[in-house]
Amino acid sequence: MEQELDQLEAAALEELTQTHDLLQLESWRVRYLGKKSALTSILRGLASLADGKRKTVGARANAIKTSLHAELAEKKQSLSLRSLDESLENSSLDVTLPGRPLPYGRLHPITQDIAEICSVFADMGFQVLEGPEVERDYYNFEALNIPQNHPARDMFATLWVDSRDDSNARLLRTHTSPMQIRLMEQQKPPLRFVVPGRTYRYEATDATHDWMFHQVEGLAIDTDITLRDLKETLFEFCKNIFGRDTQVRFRCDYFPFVEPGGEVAIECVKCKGAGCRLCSGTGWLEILGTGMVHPDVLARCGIDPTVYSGFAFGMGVERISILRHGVDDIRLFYSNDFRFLRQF
Ligand code: FA5
Repeated sequence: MEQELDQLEAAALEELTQTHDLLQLESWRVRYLGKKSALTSILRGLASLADGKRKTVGARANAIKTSLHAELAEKKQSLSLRSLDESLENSSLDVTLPGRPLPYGRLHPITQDIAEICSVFADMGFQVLEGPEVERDYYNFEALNIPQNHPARDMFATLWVDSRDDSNARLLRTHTSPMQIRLMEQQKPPLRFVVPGRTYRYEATDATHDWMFHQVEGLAIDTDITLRDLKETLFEFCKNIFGRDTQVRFRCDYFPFVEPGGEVAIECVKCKGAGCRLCSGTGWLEILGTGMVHPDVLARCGIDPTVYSGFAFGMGVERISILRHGVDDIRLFYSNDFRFLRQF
């Protein structure tokens, strides 16, 4: 039987040198190490052998089994490597080349700034909400104390959807202030909202004016709200967005829907107040209009002006972005120039 084992091992090793691919190797394994192989039946039959024989045959058979398994593993590795080399040589696809990088997107700088502006107000307890870009004359003008033929309509050069003579006419909203009315109509005070969104004006463009731009409207209505709350809220906002050392200017201004009205300007980032093209030589850039909500507007929305008061503001997002990032022309934001946009 030991002779039979020697022959078996020699045959197996000889045949192994003749296997040239993984398929042949698998049939070699089945033949010499599989359940029905001669070696397995010898190992299974050990129990029927005489004591002395069982020991020597068993040791020899197990040694052959171990060595054939080692040979099998070694051969398998070398055949696998060879088959990889062959497939690399034969195919035109070089799997070792690095993949093509996928261009990854980013948020538009104005979208990023709107998110930041809203988060500053959210931290002060304001809720964020959006409204329609196509508005009715009533919400954009009438309800804000700007009736037909009121000279204040000239402040907002309008892109009309319907004929402007119709009091129910639709238009592209010229500011986000119509959302003040919609909010006060729908909800009872206390109210604290900011409303970001696109606005449109039929205007010639220059470095600080575009025909489409974004505003963030703010509205706070409660008992005992004063001009001081308005100023503190807006100054705190400016310090958060532009830094604690920024010079902020508050001046009186006129808007029919507030009384008193004001505007907030920031020292020009480009010339530091000396005067340049960006700030039209004034040293300041106006970023928002504001004021205490007019009692007539409150009353029109069903809010008693003897009980409640509040403030509102509307800021130009692009103006804020210009100042924050040192951009010297508003039109760059919408020129689709990747060299510009990739910097944010
Ligand atoms: C308004 O639009 C008022 N609705 C603001 C307001 C709200 C006042 C609530 C009182 C109470 P104004 O037209 O000034 O106001 O515009 C507000 C801001 O929008 C400006 O300060 C400026 O930052 C920005 N803005 C105005 N016109 C343009 C434009 N053509 N391009 C870019 N930004 C503009």
